[in-house]
Amino acid sequence: MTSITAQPYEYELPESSQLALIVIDMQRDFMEPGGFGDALGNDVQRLQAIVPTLKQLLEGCRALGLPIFHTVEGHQPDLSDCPPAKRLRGRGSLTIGDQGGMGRILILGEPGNSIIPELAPLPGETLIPKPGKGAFYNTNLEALLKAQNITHLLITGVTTEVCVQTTMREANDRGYECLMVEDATESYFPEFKQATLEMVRAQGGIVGWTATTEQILQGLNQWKCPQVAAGSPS
Ligand code: C5J
Repeated sequence: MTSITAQPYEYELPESSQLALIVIDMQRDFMEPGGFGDALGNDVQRLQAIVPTLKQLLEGCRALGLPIFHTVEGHQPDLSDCPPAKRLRGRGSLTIGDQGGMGRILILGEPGNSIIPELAPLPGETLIPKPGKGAFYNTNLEALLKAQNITHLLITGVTTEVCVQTTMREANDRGYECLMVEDATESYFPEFKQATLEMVRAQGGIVGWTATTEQILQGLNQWKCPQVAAGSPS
């Protein structure tokens, strides 16, 4: 059994099922001026700090041929999948569907909705558009994970206490073994990130584990990866 050094204790890698990387909402809407994060009054520059580490993890997972799922938070142009309560909340200078500096805010297909170029999905990786904060709500993510016998998830992206934590809790309730990557997730609020990491791994790992990218890559390098052994596509 190979494991990753993690908190609150070792994260055991699967022997016969699959591990996947989930990258949550690394889209311009949250990362760049003129998008949703900016309209809500946040310092979007803060989120840039994780881009190099997340890229390193992404490349490590690609090299092992692990399944990779990217999400974007976004809505249909007619907002039919956006509850009025979500649209009206926040009361920033602009809201969902308004014209912003990168097209309409949080609308699928608009320039602001695309993933930042450094982390853009490669062919063969899955893009999941999601209307909610959690990646399981009104998406086909769970069906895709089941179809590939995936039981273990590395969870990354932005923002830690909103879409990343919501997704991890949804996944935990569905029985997935979830590890949140400490230096591959970020928040506009450092104290919220810290609190999220602590609450995830509290009470014996009530929601899952946390570890750094270095710890994960070390563990993965020693792992007899079933995906690769089975000759799965990279
Ligand atoms: C937010 C997200 N913060 N991706 N979305 O509204 O965390």
